[in-house]
Amino acid sequence: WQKRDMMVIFVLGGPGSGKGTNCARLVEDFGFEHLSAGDLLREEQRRPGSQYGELIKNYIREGKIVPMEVTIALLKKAMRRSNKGWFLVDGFPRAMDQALKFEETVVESTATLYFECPESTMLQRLLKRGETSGRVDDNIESIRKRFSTFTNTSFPVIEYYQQQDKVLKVSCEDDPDKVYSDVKNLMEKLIN
Ligand code: UP5
Ligand code: MG
Repeated sequence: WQKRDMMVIFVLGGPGSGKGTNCARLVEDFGFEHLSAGDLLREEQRRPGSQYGELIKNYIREGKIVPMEVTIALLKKAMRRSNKGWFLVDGFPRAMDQALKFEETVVESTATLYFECPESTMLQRLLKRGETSGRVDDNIESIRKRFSTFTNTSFPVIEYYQQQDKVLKVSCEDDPDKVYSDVKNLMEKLIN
């Protein structure tokens, strides 16, 4: 299955590094379709009658990666439904096998936007967000597990694309406007 005139940009980085925040602004400026794999999974988890509800909730709370068949099916469905051709795929792929499978069965990625961020910064942000987010994984136990999954399993995906010269790296540490201005500059260069 292929959609013509399609561009997929993977948006990666540790938990709380700013993927969602910056994707929202890229949507406004460039007209991308924003597909957050985590949001799609949480939506599926809440959907009455979903056969994956319990499984997704448990995986997310444990900071583990949901079996890729589930996530790729949700991404494909969302892409098919969209009337746009430019996609920000946020928080996916989180493991090498997912990257290879997606590129083999959906489309090759154009680039990966990577938010580089120290754990101390991410921890602070996630604990703060946890005061109001209602996310089952914004607590210290889950956050530690998410960090470890990111380092051990997800970071190799970024290294893989780095070897292919496909990574646009941004530091997450400045204030939101400065981070986004770096993101926007990189995106403008990529597109033009
Ligand atoms: N914030 C953002 N930028 C800031 C800045 N420059 N300065 C100060 N504060 C800043 O930001 C996080 C918080 O920081 C917010 O409060 C924001 O205001 C503030 P956000 O933009 O939400 O960061 P993001 O990187 O999107 O963080 P998120 O928590 O969403 O990242 P995760 O990667 O952990 O979450 P995701 O939803 O992608 O995945 C959750 C779980 O789903 C995974 O752990 C896994 O169990 C499962 N999953 C899969 O199994 N497979 C998938 O493919 C995807 C997810
Ligand atoms: Mg997010």
